[in-house]
Formats: sequence, C-alpha cells, structure tokens
Amino acid sequence: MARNTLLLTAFTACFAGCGLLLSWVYGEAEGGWGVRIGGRLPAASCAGGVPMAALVGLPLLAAGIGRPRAEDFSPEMPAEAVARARDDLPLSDQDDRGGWVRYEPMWDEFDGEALDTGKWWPNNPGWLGRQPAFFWTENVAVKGGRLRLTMRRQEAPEAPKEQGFHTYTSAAVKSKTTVLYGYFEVMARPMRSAGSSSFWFYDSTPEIWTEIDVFEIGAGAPGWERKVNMNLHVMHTPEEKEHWSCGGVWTAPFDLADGFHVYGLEWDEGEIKYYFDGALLRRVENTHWHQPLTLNFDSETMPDWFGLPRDEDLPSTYEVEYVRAWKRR
Ligand SMILES: [Ca+2]
Repeated sequence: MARNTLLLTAFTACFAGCGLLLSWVYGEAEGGWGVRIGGRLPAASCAGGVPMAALVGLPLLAAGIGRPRAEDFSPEMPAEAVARARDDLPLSDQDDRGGWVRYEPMWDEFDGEALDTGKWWPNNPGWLGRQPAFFWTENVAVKGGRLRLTMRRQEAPEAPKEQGFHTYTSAAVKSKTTVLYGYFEVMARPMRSAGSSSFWFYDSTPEIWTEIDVFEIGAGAPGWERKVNMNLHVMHTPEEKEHWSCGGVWTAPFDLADGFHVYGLEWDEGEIKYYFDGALLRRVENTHWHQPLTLNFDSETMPDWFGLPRDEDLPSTYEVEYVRAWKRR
C-alpha cells in the first residue's frame, strides 16, 4: 500500500512537472493560452489536459482521456485544386459519395438585397463582441451577391463604453436555428486587417457549451496572413467542468485575403474534417461535438492574438459569396 502510494505520488509529480514544462514551452512558443471565446491557441496542439494535469496531477488526467490527440491535427498539404462540376454538392465530394441532401435552413447564396432575417440574426443576440470592437448591425450588409461584414474605426452610439467597447465596430451574423452534423461550405475572402474573419459553430446552454471553429483568420495581422486556424472547444459539459480546446493551423502558399476560397467542414458523429478548396486539410475524431450548434460568421478584434488593426487597414470587409449546407440522405 505504502509502496503503491509512493509510486503514485512519484508518477503524479513527474507528470505534473512534465505538464508544467510543456505548458511553459507552448506558452513561450505561441504567446500564451487562450480561447476562441477569449484569445489565441497554441498551434497544432490540444490544450487543457496538460496544464490541468500539471496543476492537480493524476485525477484530472482521466478527464483528458478520449480527447483528440495533438497528432490528429497534423497538417496535410492539400492535393491539386478540385474542379467543380456541380453546385449542389460539396466541392470535396462532387461524386456524392456522402449522399448529400441540401439543408435549406443554413443555405444562402446571399443574392438578395438584404440579409434573410428568417434565417439569420444581424448580430449575436447573446454577445456584444470581443472588446474593444462592438458588433454593430450597421456593419452587416448583403450586396453584390455577397454577405459583407465590415470592421471600422468609429464609435457606435449603442456601444457600452463602460464594458470596454470603443474605438472599433465590427459585425456578426448568427443562424436562428441549430444543426447537428452535416457538411458546411463557404466561399469567402477574409478582410485584410487584423480584425478576424471567422466561420464557426457553437451553442451555449446551462448543461453544455461546445464550439467548432472552421476558420479564424487574421489576414492583415503580421505573420498570420496565410494561416487558417482551426479550433475545437469544450467550454463545459455534464462531465467536463473546465474549458479546453484543440487546434491546428494550416499555412497557405499565398495570402488568404488575395482571393476567394472554399472552406468546408464535414461534421459527423465519428469524425470532423476540414477542407480548403475541396482538399482535405485536417481530420480529427469527434469525441465531444455532439450538440446541435448555431452557424456563425463574425469579425472580432483579437488584441492578444492578431493585435489591434492598423488605422490604415480600416475599414476592411470580410466577404462571403455563399454558405451551403447538407445533411446525409
Ligand atoms: Ca453569392
């Protein structure tokens, strides 16, 4: 018994030490921990399990079992660009091997004169934005066949300054419905500023709060111009009490703001896959993302990640040519 206790203590101390070292290394290399609802992530790693274990040892090691592993996000270079033959199928599956059926509640070509308020909120009804930028509905437009989200240097009269919203306004569009599993594709061009351009899914209830970030791009942030950031978050579930996340980064051979590209998410019960221009970028086992989620576009200031935008880069606009959604037959 005493020997077992000693061994357990030694192992716990060793694991905690390794965890602290690892978390320090990640922190130094990537500028610290963060969350999407809160900041930046280490590249190609699964945060949460290691530092938590470092702090409290073995008991919480068990909580990390079943989470995606860092190597699940190891980058794969995309194959040759995929040619599109059919608009009614995902670019990565033009032969319809998945048996896809158009999912109307989240399909929008943005060809009208205004946002379809039957499908979308012109803001985030539960979140004012990431300070200092304030989500302002005046920065959301549908024009020229595209959804346009703009970030500006300005004061919005509605922005609650006492809560830290000032100097910048930005934009968010959120679906009015939730969805569980499917294929989601956008053709988009991120804004060329340090304001983020993001396409993501989440929902928050008292019982469960999870999130899938298809991309978060800081296309005008020095060093981030070519990086597609793909993150998964668990804020809390009945079993998981602490926030943790798992992310990966793919670096394009060109600046992402130079043009429109097709970004895809295939979200199934067993696996989550990320696509760029029809080619597979990442695949990861779906261990925790089984909650119906809302679909979101937004632009945020990310002071701790992309830095604040340069004045000369504003206003800048994130454009979405379309969002298409499918469920399996
Ligand atoms: Ca369009």
